[in-house]
Amino acid sequence: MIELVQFPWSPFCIVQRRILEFAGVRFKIVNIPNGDRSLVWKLTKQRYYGVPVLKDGKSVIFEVSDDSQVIAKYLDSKFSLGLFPAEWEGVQSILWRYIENDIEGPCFRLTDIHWRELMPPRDRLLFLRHKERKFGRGCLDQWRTQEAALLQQLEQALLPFEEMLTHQPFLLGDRPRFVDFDLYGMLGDFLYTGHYSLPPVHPQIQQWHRRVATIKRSP
Ligand SMILES: N[C@@H](CCC(=O)N[C@@H](CS)C(=O)NCC(=O)O)C(=O)O
Repeated sequence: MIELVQFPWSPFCIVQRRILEFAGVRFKIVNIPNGDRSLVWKLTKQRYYGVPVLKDGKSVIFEVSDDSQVIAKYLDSKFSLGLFPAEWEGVQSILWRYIENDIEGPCFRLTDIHWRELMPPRDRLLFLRHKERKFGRGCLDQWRTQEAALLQQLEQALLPFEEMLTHQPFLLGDRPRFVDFDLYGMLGDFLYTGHYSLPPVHPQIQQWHRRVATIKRSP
């Protein structure tokens, strides 16, 4: 059975989880602590420490760069999901870079603000150190003071998607493509703590979100 190694609020893990649910296949979730990547390290033969990682029998699948979509493309081809059609090739690459930068940026910060709720005390030291080494000392406190501005930044960054969804049910037409799951994953991280909801100024995105949350591929 396919195993998804993850932690539950990771935006990139939510993308793959929803794709697996959409595919309608049986899979097992293996949650690891944010601060302990030893399982990932072992599975990938010491080549990767990030999540998600997918284990499918003897194959272990993981990303090879910030902009690769190795896992999604593997699932797409294994289950014929139609997420990467040739006619949308370049357009999807441009969109997922925007989604994984401009949308993910405010989303993960707004979730990280609530870091003490997200993990048990034993994981907090490593998390704080990891964040401060990457984003500077006091970054989590600083993001908390910037909460309103981050929410506004997210609202503005979502506007192009609201426009795209005005005349069609999914971002690129009448069926979901990879970028729908990608955006869903980033927003899944933002919604995870329960402190926020989708901006009411974007009603099309709210309806789209309900669609992507439940859709199963047609048999
Ligand atoms: N582009 C990668 C990004 C994955 C990523 O950034 N994962 C984060 C968790 S959300 C991670 O594990 N980063 C490495 C770390 O925390 O040390 C993907 O799509 O999987």
